Amino acid sequence: MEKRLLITGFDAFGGSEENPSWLAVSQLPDTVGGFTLKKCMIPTVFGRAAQEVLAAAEDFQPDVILCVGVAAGRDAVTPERIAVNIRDARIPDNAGNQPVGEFVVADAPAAYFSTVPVAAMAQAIRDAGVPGTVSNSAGAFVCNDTLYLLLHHFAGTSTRVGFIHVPAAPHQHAVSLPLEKTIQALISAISAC
Ligand code: PCA
Repeated sequence: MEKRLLITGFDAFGGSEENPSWLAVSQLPDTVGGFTLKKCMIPTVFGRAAQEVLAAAEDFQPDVILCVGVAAGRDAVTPERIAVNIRDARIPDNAGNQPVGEFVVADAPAAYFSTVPVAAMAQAIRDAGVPGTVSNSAGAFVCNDTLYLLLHHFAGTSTRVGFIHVPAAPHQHAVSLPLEKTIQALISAISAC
């Protein structure tokens, strides 16, 4: 049976003009590793990003949801193992929100584990010749928020949810990865899902 994978990238934030997560996601083929892909750009805004993913998922009914964001300063493509129930922003999001030390969801678990095979994904990325490691922290900004809200929503269901942080693009940061390598890493990671 056809498998469906919803993959998202974020819009630019924090003064950058573009976000390599969406640049890479938007250039993926329409089918990868047996999955039909639906690609969406989502806003770097607490709460709203996850809402837009949920709206797209309602429509597309994916088997797997994979969100992709940039983590400037990282030198590898990093599937995230865990999302924590904390919003702690160093900079405002794209709607001007800057929560500090707040819960994502009150009276909910402290953390959720991602429900995609993060170790196999990191291995697949390395097998493609791109630096790849599992990350144990997605931070406490909008990326973590989105992963937490999606894992909370789909807890106990068959819909699997994951997140991949990618390095900055070469013109953005001293530590970076060419976009073609990021795209190759995403293709490899999707194929391991
Ligand atoms: N990275 C940010 C939010 C959007 C993005 O691409 C983060 O790591 O939280």
